[in-house]
Amino acid sequence: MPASERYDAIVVGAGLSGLYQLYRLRELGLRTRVIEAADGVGGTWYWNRYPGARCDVQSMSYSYSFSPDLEREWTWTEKYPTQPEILRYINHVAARFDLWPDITFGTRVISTHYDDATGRWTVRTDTAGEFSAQFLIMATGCLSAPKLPEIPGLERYGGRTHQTANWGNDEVRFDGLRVGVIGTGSSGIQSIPIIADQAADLAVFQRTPNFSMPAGNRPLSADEVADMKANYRDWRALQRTSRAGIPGPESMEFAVAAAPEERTAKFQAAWDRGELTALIGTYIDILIDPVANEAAAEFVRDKIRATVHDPEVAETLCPRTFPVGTKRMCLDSGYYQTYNRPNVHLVDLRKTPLVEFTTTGIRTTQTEYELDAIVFATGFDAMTGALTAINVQGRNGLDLASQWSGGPRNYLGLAMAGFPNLFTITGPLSPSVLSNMVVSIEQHVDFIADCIVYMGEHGYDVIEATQNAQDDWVQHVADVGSFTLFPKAESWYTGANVPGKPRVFMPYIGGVGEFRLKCDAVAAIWYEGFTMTRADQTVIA
Ligand code: NA7
Repeated sequence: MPASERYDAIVVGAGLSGLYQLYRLRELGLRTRVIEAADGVGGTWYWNRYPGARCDVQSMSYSYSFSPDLEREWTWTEKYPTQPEILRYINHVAARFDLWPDITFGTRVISTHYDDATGRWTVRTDTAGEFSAQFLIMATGCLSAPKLPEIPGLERYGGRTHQTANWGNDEVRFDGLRVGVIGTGSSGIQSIPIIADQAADLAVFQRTPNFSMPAGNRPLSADEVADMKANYRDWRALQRTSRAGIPGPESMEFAVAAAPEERTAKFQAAWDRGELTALIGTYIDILIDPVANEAAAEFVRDKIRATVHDPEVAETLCPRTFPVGTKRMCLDSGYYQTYNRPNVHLVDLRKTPLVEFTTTGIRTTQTEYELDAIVFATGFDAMTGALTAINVQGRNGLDLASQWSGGPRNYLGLAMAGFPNLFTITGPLSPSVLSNMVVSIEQHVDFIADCIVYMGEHGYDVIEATQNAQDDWVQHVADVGSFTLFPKAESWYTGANVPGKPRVFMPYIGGVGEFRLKCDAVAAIWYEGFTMTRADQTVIA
């Protein structure tokens, strides 16, 4: 293999995690290459360009903390940043830190295998040949393997199709068209009001209604921006120790012990804040006690009934099949109001399931819908999909997809027994999607970079999670999860949205702050739970 293709580290993915990992490793002097399937940086924010795409963590929190200079020079314009603004930010970061030369774009990693003899990973790509590296770091994202609805006949449908998670770069308009949107998760809830504004007629195909709260989005004032910039260090410290990487009041009160009027007042105050974690954070038992949860759920249903004029439509929009907060809450701008428009129709797929695509539209068990365009907002094979799509083979040909056939198994969401020198950033079984992703990304990237420094300082070449540490961590994640109502929901957190996927509650609910303490403790006691060896195979720990 030519020397130019040998690296110290290969990072797969140039989203927020891959870019920061590149920055840190390059700072350490490691020869690093990032391989990215897209033609640009951004990851999730590169692909999800659908109308209305917006982050629902506030902009000044959803940003890197590693560079105070970067914080000072970048100014966010709205409470919740749009996809184009986030993508501009990520491009700015790539330019600001001169990251472009170390990224290979338009190239997808197909397979990787670990060679026991050399202690190196070989990485095969579709268009750029092979790479070899000591460390392989998967920055492949939690929501990056999009899925389409599992109904037959899509190939015969002759109208336009669009997928929220793979929207393309060209501007898409729906003026004068009969449009169908399938899916009412965040992507559907964000895009439906905008598509409804353009379309002649919009049919929303809803399988499961979601709980959504008004985002209360607005421009940021100059004073707010100045204030945040002046206090960024303190804010970052709060983020790192908070439950979800989103600082805010953390209640120690129980909803079941509160008087109904007091509860309603608290729920209303949370509603008015327009923040993702506000409602579920009102009381400590909302995500634990079904009675407390139902009080919060009914508060949201009342809001839906008060907003949507047609009582039958309102009831169809009211979620009843899972506890509030156990599927990802949504933040919206005029979502429920959209159903008061004469050109918008809600199709309840629980009553009349989808049957097939026809040449001109969609057929349910009851009706055939003629559609000029269909939008798929049907979600992702979340958390594990992007990793298992790559043929990853560890020690002695150990196959990652088979290892995870009963659900993901790893240590701290970071590393796997049998897969030496392979790290995953915000992998399953870490706080990841239950947190502000940027906070969790920075914590994982820093852990990996510090670990590599430690190895270098002590002359170790190979690191691997032990089987025991992995088994204990998998059990701990399950134990903590089972204490909550999360496993009760048919959600992408549990793999229930992908037919045949094992039902495992995949994110770690222990909290960002607690998780950081655990990782810091592991590092402080010589990377407890990992084995490190020298190239001559001497076992050190
Ligand atoms: P989600 O939240 O997984 O939403 C996907 C939606 O698509 C959801 O309403 C699904 O219904 C629906 N869906 C999926 N497959 C089908 C089929 N076959 N038929 C009908 N409806 C279907 O993905 P999003 O992209 O909206 O959001 C993902 C995350 O991005 C979000 O949580 C934020 O973290 C940002 P279901 O609920 O499965 O019945």
